[in-house]
Amino acid sequence: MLTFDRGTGAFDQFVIEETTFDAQAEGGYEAIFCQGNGYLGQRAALEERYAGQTRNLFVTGTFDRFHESEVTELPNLPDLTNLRLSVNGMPFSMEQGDLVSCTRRLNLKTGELTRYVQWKPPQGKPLTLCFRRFVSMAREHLLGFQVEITCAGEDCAITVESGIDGTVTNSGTQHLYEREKRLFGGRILFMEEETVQSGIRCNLYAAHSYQVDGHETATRRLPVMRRRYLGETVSMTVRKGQTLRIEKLCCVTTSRDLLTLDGEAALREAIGMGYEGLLCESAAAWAALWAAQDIRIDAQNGYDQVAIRFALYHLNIMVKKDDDRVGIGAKGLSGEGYKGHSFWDTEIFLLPYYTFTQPDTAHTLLRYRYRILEGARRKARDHGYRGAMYPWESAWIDDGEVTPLLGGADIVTGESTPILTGHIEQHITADIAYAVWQYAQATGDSAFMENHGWEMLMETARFWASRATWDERRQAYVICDVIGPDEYKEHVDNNAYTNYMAEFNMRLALKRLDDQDIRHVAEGLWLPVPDENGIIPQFDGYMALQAIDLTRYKQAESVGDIFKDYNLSQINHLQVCKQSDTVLLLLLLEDRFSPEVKRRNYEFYEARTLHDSSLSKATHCVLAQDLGLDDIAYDYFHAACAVDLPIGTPKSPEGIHSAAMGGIWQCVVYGFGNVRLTGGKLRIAPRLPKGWHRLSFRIIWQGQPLAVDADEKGVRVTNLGREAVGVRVYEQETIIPGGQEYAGSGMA
Ligand code: IFM
Repeated sequence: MLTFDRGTGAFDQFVIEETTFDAQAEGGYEAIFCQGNGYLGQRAALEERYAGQTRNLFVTGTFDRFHESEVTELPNLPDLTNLRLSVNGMPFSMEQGDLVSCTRRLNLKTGELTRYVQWKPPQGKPLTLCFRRFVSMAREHLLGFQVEITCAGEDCAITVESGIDGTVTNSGTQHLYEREKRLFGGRILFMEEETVQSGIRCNLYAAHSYQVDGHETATRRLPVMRRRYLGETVSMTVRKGQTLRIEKLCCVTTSRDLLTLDGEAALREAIGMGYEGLLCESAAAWAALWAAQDIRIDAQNGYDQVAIRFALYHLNIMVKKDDDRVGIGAKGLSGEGYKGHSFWDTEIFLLPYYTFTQPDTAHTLLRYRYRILEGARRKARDHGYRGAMYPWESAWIDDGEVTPLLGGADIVTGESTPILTGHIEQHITADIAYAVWQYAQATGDSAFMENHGWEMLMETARFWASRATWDERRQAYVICDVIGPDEYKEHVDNNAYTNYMAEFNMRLALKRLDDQDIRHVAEGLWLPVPDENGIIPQFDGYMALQAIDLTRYKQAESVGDIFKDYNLSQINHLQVCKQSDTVLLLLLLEDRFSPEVKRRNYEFYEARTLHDSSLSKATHCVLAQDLGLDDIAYDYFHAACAVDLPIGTPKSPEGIHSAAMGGIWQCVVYGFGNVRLTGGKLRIAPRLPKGWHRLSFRIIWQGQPLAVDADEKGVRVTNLGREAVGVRVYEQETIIPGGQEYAGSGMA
């Protein structure tokens, strides 16, 4: 059961808490309690073993392809979290003996995860255990673990076994083989492994210390060396009332790192600082992040404040901010889902956050797309097109398209369902162009455009110009045989989202160069228009598809329930959308559609959308808010938050949903804050949900940080930079000089 700090003052609404233990539900907690720093991602598997655990440690970019029949994926590195305790011969397990209490807390402010356990072994007196861990935000290669055991009622014979466990796989696929393991100076455990295909060396170091009541013990450490495992074991007696503290400090490096680090020396330095010193340093790095990034929501509902901070926390641990060789995985670094691959999630759902709050990170992410441009050109050529056709799923910079070819079982044929997204879900090419433009508009970074951006816009536009075909009957260019954002529809023609975004992409390129081919297609491209009822058909023939009652599927506990009744080819004939498609278009190109068209289409598609993808709910929140459907918008905000932070038990063991985290930010800043970039200008026009008294956040516009502080009556926008910036606040266009504030009222 998840609970949230309600602002008692004790944690200042930075804490999420698990208050009951259920081994079966641990997967979901492991994902949401994941810790990291963009380089490392450490899933929150408990120290002791339980069935159903997934012990994941990832280092960004270490992609490996196990076999030709598989696609490249992010390998699970040797486990460092393991630490087995036994008390008077009885292994510590919360499934044995008496579990008096167990509380696990992730403090979003410091990045520390703690677990307090009161446990009574089957025979013997109660003990208390306190587990702590963090992944350093200050030293990206470093992780720290600490356990304190207090023997309250009697003397205890305690045995500890802990080490580096290389017996890990990615759901059975073993990406690493062992090269070396050894002990340095009788203290530092070292294991080197190598990925089977990409040949990346991964070095893991771990060192333990043992103290009783603050004094180092002279306990004898016995090394334990087995196949793909290196650890140590110690045994000692802890007297009644004493506390044994075990610290395990670890360091991870790989041959793919941007900078080479001597892991052993780094760990020795860390040992000198100890867990507490390192945590302090890391918490200071987090504090700097929060000072610049925090969003404050003063509301009746404490959940909203925690939810946005939860999203900000994950948005800051999923990305390696200075490495343009890696993107953001659809699950960040929190689980094996989607194999660490990057999708359009980054450009459409995550980049708005980075562009408006950390332009340098956005720059890195867009340079990653620039670095895979050559692969995108190759993909276009292989498919018989010109320009650059971006992979639907990307991994390492030269991996090219990495979408798997087969998916889950087809309930009708009994075979694996072919995955066609890598071939025909092509809108990602326009999504990347859209993000490039948005970044350039928001930052004014002309150097990026000169060195990378224009080339990306031209190449992607060339792709669309060659991709479209002439339709004699319509006397227009058409884009046939695609999958739009709604992946429940395959082989469709003139998907409105794809066509409008492709046209937008081509028009962007034309701003730079008047290429006749591109102009011709851009001007002649078929753009589905609203029918007599004001509905833009999602694609040719959509309106003729059968509409069915979706109530059951909309109410289902899990996503994809419709597949229990229909296979994909059957769903292809139904008016049912997996996720927002046309609705998203109305938001991304908001200037192009009237409020009436937006309203009609929102209502029409809302009824037909199952939100079977985590990406969808935030979009519906923001558009509903734009349409003045405030209560619906607020409900969708909660639904978007609940994807990973439900009131109840988290349900996504395969990892958090990165895009949903960006979506939460969009609900708050784009939706309730009504911050938008339209026609190259910034608009700020907040309208707060009913129970909110105040909303404060920061954005960066044209290099100038702006503090936005909204309440029920209006907004104050303070330019914290030096240069004046132009902003539209509600209906008022204004220039705010550096260091000045502008107050606007939303009241009519
Ligand atoms: O990119 C998304 C897609 O839109 C829906 N399925 C999951 C992918 C990764 O998040």
